Amino acid sequence: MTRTRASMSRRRPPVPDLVRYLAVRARLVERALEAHLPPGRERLRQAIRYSLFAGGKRLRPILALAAGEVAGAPPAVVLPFACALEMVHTYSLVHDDLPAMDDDDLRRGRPTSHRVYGEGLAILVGDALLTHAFELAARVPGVPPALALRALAELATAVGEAGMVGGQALDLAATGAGRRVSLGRVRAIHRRKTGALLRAAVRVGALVGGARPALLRCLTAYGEHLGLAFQVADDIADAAGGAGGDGRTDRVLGKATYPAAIGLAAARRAAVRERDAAVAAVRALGPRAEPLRGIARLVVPE
Ligand code: GRG
Repeated sequence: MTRTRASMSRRRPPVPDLVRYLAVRARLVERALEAHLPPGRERLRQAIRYSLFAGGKRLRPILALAAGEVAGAPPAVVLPFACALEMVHTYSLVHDDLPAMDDDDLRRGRPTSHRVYGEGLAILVGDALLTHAFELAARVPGVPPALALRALAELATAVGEAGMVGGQALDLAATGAGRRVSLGRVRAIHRRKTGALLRAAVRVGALVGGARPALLRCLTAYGEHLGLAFQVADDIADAAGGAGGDGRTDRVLGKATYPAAIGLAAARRAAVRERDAAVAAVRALGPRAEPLRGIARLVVPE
């Protein structure tokens, strides 16, 4: 994408406690990622770091840490999975920007990986990050092996054909179709392409924390509603004029989006509905789930 996204919008400043919560956890993630992928002399390592340390919000790892805390896991236990989620996310952005996909020049306000390092190396950046992610997720000291394996399988399912990669394939097939895509189709794309990783972030944190089935159900519902709210908010930001200088909006590209399927006003209502459902799913969990509720309100502000 050619613009800075408006998700986690700046329209109304989040409450100070939440700002601090997010900053503290983002710092933990930065440090852990630095420890796993320190600077190196090889061009591949430089290219990996160029994309991994490009100023992302670290939303997925923070969600995993927050869900883990609700389940009773200290951040240190969830951190390897949290980093794995960010690596997978970064891989997906690097590959999504490639000429064969969205063919974007800018990401987070600076040139995309393939524009700086060439297409071949950008493909390898994605491959390396995906592989690093599973290496990290396979080494989780302090987590019972059965739980760690279950979380690992969850992550793989969310990232692969049943989730993100499959959603991207549906998205590619729908792009530029030149016809109105049905809401059901758009929702299916969003659930897999973007929603699956956000849902997995919450579930992996909860699983590693040893969440019982009832708690896992609440957190899963939260993750599913948040995932959809997040992508619809992104669609709305784009339709409302978030495009970069080259005018490559989702509409121009013929992307399958909520505003394209049902119009901007109905898309706004859908985003709010999904946000409220996310908040409601974890309402009964009390103060320890406040960061999760705050994140939902940040993704889709009033
Ligand atoms: C190429 C296998 C493959 C998958 C790509 C998820 C995805 C599938 C592509 C991402 C493209 C995109 C812009 C999707 C919309 C969701 C979105 C706004 C992602 C950006 O996530 P943020 O806002 O990004 O968390 P930061 O920069 O903060 O990390």
